[in-house]
Amino acid sequence: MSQDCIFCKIARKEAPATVVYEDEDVLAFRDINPIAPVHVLVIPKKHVEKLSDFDPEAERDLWAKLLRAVQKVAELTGVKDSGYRVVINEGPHGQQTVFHLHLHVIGGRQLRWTM
Ligand code: DGP
Repeated sequence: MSQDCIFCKIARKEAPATVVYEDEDVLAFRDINPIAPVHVLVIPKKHVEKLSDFDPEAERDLWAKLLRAVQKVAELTGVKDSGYRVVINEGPHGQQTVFHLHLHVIGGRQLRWTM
């Protein structure tokens, strides 16, 4: 856990968030600045700065839990059948702004592919 990280604070319940799904290791909550009717962030509760710091083989169980949480979020928010997008922004060119690994789950409207 990082003391100053806003997503660590949300994971510790020291900062408010609208939680959609939670288990022991993973939290999913509504993005504060949604770009679609459904915009949820799925995070590991433990601090991982970015995708390139994450070892999916060493962290196989956690990676599986993160993907399971994405599926749960899609079910709970009603976008499972209509479709949705899952995004991880990485580093400066990827426009990562919060340095705690998170998966965006975006849906609830027709999405387009723009860069
Ligand atoms: P990214 O660019 O991938 O690092 O996206 C970070 C997202 O996090 C961005 O869409 C806005 C969201 N966000 C930033 N601060 C907060 C916060 O305090 N609460 C919530 N719910 N979302 C936040």
